[in-house]
Amino acid sequence: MFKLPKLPYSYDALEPYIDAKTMELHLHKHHQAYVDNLNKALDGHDDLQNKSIEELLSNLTSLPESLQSAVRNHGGGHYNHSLFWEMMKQDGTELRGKLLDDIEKTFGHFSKFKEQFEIAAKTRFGSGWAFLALNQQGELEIYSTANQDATLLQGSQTILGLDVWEHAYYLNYQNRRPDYIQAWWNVVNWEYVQDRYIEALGK
Ligand code: MN3
Repeated sequence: MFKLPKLPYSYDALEPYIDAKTMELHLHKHHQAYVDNLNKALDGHDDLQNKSIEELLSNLTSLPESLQSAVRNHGGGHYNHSLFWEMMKQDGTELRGKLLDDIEKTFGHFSKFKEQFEIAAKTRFGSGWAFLALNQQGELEIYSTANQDATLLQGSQTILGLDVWEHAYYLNYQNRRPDYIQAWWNVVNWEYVQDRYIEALGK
């Protein structure tokens, strides 16, 4: 059975950039629903319940067809949100080290990377995510996905992810998604993101 993770900080830790009410609803209503629906879908499939969410998403097409959309949507939702909470921290942390070097190598400059990531986040029509991902060729890539589609579906690994569903920002920012994206940079936990990158490189 999959379980809702605990936030590594209090609901109000990310204020004023992300408000406490949004964090509470986002975790306990939205993320909880993905966990519940994933568990419901896997009910009776003991073999699959014992697999990690990474394994399920990485091998989606090998699952029974009747389960694939539930795992893709609810499993993706559980996976994406579990990482998202960890990728943020009160006041954020600074990016340095190999990830900064490789971002600069790939995108020219950190500001260029930010610009491209923001475009991906702003232009995702409807609901979805913007990602910095490590692809199978070992290259950093920026793209967005629809709904809860995880990077694992295309064999990539999430390094950084931003939820651009309206539920992630509507209470505070209403329709102003660009303002939410701008504000979010202030709470990115780059130390965690850099650790993920090093781990992903080793896989
Ligand atoms: Mn969300």
